Amino acid sequence: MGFGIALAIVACSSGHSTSSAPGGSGGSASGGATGNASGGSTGQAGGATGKGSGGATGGVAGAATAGTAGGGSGGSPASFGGTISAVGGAGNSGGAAGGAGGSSGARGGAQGTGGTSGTEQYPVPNPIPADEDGSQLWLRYVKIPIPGRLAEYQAAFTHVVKAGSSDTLQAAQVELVKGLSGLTGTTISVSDQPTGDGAVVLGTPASSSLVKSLSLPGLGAAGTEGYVVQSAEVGGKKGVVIAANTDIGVLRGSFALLRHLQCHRPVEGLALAGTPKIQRRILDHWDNLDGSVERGYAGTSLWNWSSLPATISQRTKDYARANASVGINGVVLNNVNANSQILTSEYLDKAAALATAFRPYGIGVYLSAQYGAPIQIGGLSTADPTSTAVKQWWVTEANTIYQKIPDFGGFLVKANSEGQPGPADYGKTHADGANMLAAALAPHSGIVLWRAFVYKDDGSDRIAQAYSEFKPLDGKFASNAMVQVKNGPLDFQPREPFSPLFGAMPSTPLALELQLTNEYLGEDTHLVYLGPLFEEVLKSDTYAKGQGSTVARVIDGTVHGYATTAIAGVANIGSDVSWTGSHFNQANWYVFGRMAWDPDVSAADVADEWVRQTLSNDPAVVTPVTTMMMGSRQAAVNYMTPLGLAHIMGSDDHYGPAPWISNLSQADWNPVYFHKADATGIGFDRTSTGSNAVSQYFATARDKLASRSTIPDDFLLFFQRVGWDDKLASSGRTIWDELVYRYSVGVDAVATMRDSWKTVEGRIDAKRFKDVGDFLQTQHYEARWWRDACLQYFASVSKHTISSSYAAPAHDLQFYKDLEIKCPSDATKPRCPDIYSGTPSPAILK
Ligand code: GCV
Repeated sequence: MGFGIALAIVACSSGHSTSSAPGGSGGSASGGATGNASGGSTGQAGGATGKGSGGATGGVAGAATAGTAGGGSGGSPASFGGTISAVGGAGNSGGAAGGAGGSSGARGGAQGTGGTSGTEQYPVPNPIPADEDGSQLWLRYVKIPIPGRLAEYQAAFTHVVKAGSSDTLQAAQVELVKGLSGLTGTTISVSDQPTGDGAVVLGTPASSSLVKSLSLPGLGAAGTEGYVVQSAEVGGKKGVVIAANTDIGVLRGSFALLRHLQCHRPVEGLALAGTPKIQRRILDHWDNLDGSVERGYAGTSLWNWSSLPATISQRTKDYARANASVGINGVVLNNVNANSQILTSEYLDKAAALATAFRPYGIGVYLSAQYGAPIQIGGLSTADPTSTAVKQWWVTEANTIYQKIPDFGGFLVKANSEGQPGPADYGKTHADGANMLAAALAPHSGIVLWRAFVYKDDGSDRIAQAYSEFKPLDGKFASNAMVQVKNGPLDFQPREPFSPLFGAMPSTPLALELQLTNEYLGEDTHLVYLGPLFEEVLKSDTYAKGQGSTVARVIDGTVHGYATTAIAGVANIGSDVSWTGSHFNQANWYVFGRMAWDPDVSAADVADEWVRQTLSNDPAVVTPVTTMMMGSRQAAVNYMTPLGLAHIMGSDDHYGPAPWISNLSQADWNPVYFHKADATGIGFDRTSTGSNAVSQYFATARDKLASRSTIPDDFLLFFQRVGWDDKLASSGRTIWDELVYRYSVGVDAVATMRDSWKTVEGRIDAKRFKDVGDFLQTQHYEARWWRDACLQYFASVSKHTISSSYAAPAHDLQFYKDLEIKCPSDATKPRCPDIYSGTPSPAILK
């Protein structure tokens, strides 16, 4: 199917926030409307229709319908967030709001509006492109396969004018030579001056007299990390200038240009500009010093501690380069469940070696500090934050660190959380602990990122505890301390509401913590693109200062005027050749970087540009792949935790379904704590008749969540308890029927993803085609496992039956419960052969 010649309609965002598709176009009514009606897989199928329509026409006519329908599809989170569905014609936003139908609108939008490059046709590759192992990430620089664009680039880029001598400018120059040579299929030379048309001039006014002579007006707005890239006449020759106020800005501009070109966009009238909206954009590695990675599914740690500091691998440099290409500027090297050895001189030397390797790429090093370090490695008998000896120990430690790493970023701390020591051990507050560390770092301009992920078994609602503990501390933190808050109040679930702390701490800068490693979302294997999840969080409206006080505006400092801003992503990166354990998990690293740089960029646009750079610009690839990516998160929500269910996975590995677990000693370790299903109904009452956790939200959000008539379906069971036979206004189905429906639609969506993927065969290399196809097959089996196990369990407690119009579960409940015993416990690969072989046989998917 679809192996003919396809039209080249190019849409790829350039890095400037205005480059995203302005309003949906072309996503068809069928994509959006179908998605609206049924979500999940049906919407996804509709998406294909929407895309085809948008792509073929580049059309505008479908805009209103697509946008409305897409937004409607995402209705639940849209109305919760308050800003999403309001965006007219915004297929992008509709897509982000959830529902595969919404995503179809998104793709239509991006595709239609980006179609400025004419109608050049992409040939079917012949022979099939050589196998790739994924190690090149999105920095592949493949020769342009369409003649017109190739000729345009060959004329526009002939040589790079020698940059200044700093390591960063040299890195930019090397990247440009590599990238432009690859894209044009020619040898791009380096010269002292422009020697003819096609010069690429890069630098700051300080490092380059040519840049200085241009007096570019846009540089004023570029700040310390931003850039301006534009066509210009340099030294009397036609060329392109990459200018910034700092060397790192020049590197970012170089990557922005290469991204633009890898998306096959035109050079004529080139005008890219970008500056980050969030200052600190950090990857948090949960890497242990023994090489293991907590919740890591991509092999072992990237850091080879035993060969450091003597040896810095090429992979370490490539890692820094990849981060720089998406704007990440900080790395926490070690797990928040921290080993205090990292603070010893021996390990600090190793960390310093990594910092040296990262520095040219504008990446600062941070460390997770073990709160108990003064006792564990300092020989003290206490870690009390008010003890003079303890304070002095940290001052000495900070001084030592800065001697070795002058631009050290600071400490990340997990304290009094999941067994970690902390100031509460001494009757002191989180602010007391954070401020002690902040005082030690302040003379060096370092910061403390103090995590708010705290909960204990005290009988109160787990999701309310972080707010209860931290909100009263607002204003009590030192100016160089931030509180780092996970996106939701629970723990990186497939879907949960935003944490009520956002907006609630006007005097304490909050950093947002997202998770790139798919701990609760199928680990390395399931294809779940996190862009829509991140977008949903960022666009959620806290209403802290009225409408528009979104999480994005809180963390970028707009709402409360924070002087320091930060966002963190728990890394999904390891020693695996593909970096992330699967080809598609690379997209989650990528989208984190792009959204950290600009929290307003759309998930759909980022998916589009990632696919173009990583797989192909051929619309016959871009269309189906972006459609499946945009629908993938909602698919996982449907087959794992629909309607606001949460944390019903296996209690240790968080992988497969285990809604029945009820025997663990701490109440909230048990899935039954979260769903509360019994014969009368299901859901956690967090309204005033229950735990009243909703009261932690600002009035507009709170009222919406507390009322049955306004709560979005997607959060229903998270906040409310309902009877099995209560009807959902949106669908007319009972809760029971809706659960059966959504679980089934989730499985169907994965089937549709597999079908979509099959259509790209021959258009990308055979290796990655097979790798992804194999994982999708596993995902399909496991989606069915999730559905069948959960429905069997909920049927048993509700005494309801699954209508014969749906597939009957392959096994009885006991079979699924027994898998826990039958399948070996392996935290990094908790697969269960019984799901794929023997009984049930592969036939369960037919
Ligand atoms: C690093 C969850 C994870 C833990 C993780 C913790 C945290 O509980 O399962 O592995 O520990 O979150 O974020 O601190």
